[in-house]
Amino acid sequence: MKPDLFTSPDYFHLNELLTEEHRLIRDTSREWVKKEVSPIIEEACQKAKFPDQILKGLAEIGAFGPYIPAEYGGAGLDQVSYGLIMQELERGDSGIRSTASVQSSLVMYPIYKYGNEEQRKRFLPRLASGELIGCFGLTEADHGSNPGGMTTNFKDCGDYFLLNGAKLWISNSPFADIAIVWAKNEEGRIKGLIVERGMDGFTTPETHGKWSLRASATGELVFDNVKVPKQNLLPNKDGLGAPLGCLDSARYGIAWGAIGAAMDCYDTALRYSKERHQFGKPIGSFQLQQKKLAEMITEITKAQFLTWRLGVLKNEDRASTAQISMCKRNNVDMALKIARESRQILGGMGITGDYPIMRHMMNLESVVTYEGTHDIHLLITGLDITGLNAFK
Ligand code: TGC
Ligand code: FAD
Repeated sequence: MKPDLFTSPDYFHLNELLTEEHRLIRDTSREWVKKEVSPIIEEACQKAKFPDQILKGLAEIGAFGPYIPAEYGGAGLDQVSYGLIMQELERGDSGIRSTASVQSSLVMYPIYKYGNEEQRKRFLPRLASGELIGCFGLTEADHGSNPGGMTTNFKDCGDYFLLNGAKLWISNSPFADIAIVWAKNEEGRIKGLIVERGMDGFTTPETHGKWSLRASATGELVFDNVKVPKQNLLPNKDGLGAPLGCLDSARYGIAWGAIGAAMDCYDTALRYSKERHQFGKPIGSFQLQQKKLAEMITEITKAQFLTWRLGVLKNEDRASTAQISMCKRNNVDMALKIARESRQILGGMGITGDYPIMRHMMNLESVVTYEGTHDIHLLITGLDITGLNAFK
């Protein structure tokens, strides 16, 4: 891949609305991505191999549990800071952001929110430092958009819970040390369990052949009569609302992340349009190319403000599930469209690994599907504004 010359677009001076701490955090993450991610990411994707050498650095920049309090090893930052870190990571690659958002919002968050003090102390500091890596098992082969239909289940056997079932499409599962697993008890109530690698009957086969998120490892979680110690049950919340609460936090991070991918595509295409000559002129001088670029910066700018505002609401604990859905859906769709248009501006070069655009485009095909598909988020907005539930 060519050297990383990324310059962040900021057409309406959003920078001025950030605090000094926000800017410092963003710039630190950006520099880290330039130094540690950009030089290795293309090869990792080509080889479909998760670059595990970056885990330590991710922990060092505070990407594991940015908003988890410092007493549990987190960085104790606000939600805008969390978002900015996700933006910069996804500017590098959606798979890198995935690893960080799963660890923070889908593993550390439920332990922090729904776990007891013993569980928080036992797991959170080691997750924050990257000593432990986690994954989140909600989706099943027959229950993706409708996780409430899950069949993975556990029985109370006195000294332990006996867990059976399987989860599919689980980010980080092939190497995760622990899994937050959502399963039904004998009354059919959904509960969260912390399942640890090494427990008898627990396996994590890798899913191969992905054309998207190739630098992120994806796999299954299979439970064949796994004896889970009772102290590994998350006691403080149950029902589908428990995993959905985690998704609110992760979807929020994705909303920021998608802006990062869009900015990288736009920045690459803008630079290329000024350097590449056809018909004796830079292609950026043609009106058709300018239209594409002008529309891209307009959409990025709108997304930046929507998302920053969402961050402010989240800091005040006022961001609703429906607002987060709208923002995730809008931004991922925006980023996908920008990736496709940018790819065209680069002509044939756009399909090569010399530039990041095709990789972002393929990654975003997963991002538009996971954490609630494009359609599901539209229906969440529909329910919110009409009061009529399309899912029931
Ligand atoms: P519904 O009846 O609406 O709700 C069930 C219960 O949950 C409550 N609730 C929430 N609670 C907290 N936070 C939220 N955001 C909540 N949304 C709903 C709700 O009040 C109710 O509570 P109660 O007490 O009445 O039981 O549920 P439904 O079955 O109709 O489903 C609604 C729907 C379709 C919106 C939901 O199931 C959904 O969001 N589906 C999409 C599934 C999804 O997003 N899966 C993501 C899997 S994880 C993943 O993709 C990780 S990728 C990570 C990476 O690599 O970056
Ligand atoms: P389906 O639910 O079968 O949907 C198929 C199509 O039907 C979609 O277009 C959908 O929008 C549409 N559809 C479904 N229901 C409706 C409806 N009511 N109205 C209109 N249209 C509808 N899950 C985890 O639990 N943990 C993870 O870490 C994780 N990581 C992932 C990583 C990757 C790379 C991918 C691709 C997925 C991951 N997922 C994870 C799973 C992801 O959340 C699901 O793929 C997603 O929720 C959609 O489920 P599905 O694939 O079963 O599609």
